[in-house]
Amino acid sequence: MNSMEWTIQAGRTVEIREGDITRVAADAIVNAANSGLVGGGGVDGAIHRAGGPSIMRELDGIRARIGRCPTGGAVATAAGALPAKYVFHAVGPVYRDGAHGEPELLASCYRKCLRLAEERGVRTISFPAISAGIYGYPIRDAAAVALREVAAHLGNPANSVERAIFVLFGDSAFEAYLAVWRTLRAAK
Ligand code: AR6
Repeated sequence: MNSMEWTIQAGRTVEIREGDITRVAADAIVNAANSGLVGGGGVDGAIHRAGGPSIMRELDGIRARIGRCPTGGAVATAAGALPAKYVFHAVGPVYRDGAHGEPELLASCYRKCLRLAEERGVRTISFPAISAGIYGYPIRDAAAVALREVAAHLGNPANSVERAIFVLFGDSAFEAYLAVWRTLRAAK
């Protein structure tokens, strides 16, 4: 299995690995959800299948309270049968051309998930490539946003998150993240 790890500062690491996010243990697993919080295909389908019906029941309650979750936002539930305590359901933007606020909305998803993590004292968090599937975000552009936001968060020693794991589905998504990470490192 492909995997690569970098130390941001002492005890703070970012890992990029190929795999199925439902099989990777973490305190919090991030889901690529939709505004309706109603489940769907892609990683959302996989998370609900592996986590079981308790996650959707909890989302039913959240929906009853708040209605839809805006794009760029995220909500937290427990993780059912998944190897985690929490699932953060993040709503990424549908990609049009990159000039309709997509980078800001995607960055907002990562920041919101990291805030939910801090509020819960989460130390390890896993992310899929939010928006880079059905929502059509070009994978390298999505990776640049994701890696920048997460590395910045891990660079702050006051934060509780110690380890972020990007779990990428398939070799080409993994290679895209790796290439972007190398570019970001070289630019420093
Ligand atoms: N583990 C890790 N990554 C996965 C997995 C998995 N098990 N399954 C798919 N991916 P997508 P989006 C990758 O489409 O673009 C849903 O219907 C996938 O290859 O899951 O944000 C929701 O309900 C891709 O790289 O999410 C929304 O309606 C990445 O996860 C909509 O899709 C994201 O692809 C959200 O679309």
